Amino acid sequence: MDCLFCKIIKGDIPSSKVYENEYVYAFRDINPQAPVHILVVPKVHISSVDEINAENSALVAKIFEAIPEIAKAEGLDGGYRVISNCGADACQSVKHLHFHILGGAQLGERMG
Ligand code: DGP
Repeated sequence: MDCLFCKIIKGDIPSSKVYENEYVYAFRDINPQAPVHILVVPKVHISSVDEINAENSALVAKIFEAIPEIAKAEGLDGGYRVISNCGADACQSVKHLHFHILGGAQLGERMG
């Protein structure tokens, strides 16, 4: 499968890793939209939020267990935003489930 984030997880494409465990990989976004902008992905390929189901949702739980650890390590004591773009209307550009962590500054109120 020709998936950019699968290649990043395998190490075939370099990335700035901030966190990794058996299930989860996290790295800095190449085009940061906040002082801290990290992508958190499952190591198993899931295309988007739309593909989450009873068989794979435990991996999503692993991601959400990792997110507060990452936020703490990044010093995001003032808070942060977690976003997942799903599908064309949301401008999802990489078809591997990922959660953006954005923080390190006061973020805008608008999300859409
Ligand atoms: P989305 O638009 O929600 O599908 O977000 C995809 C993000 O992936 C976007 O913010 C930019 C980031 N991105 C794309 N290609 C690369 C890459 O090669 N390396 C890294 N670190 N981030 C990438």
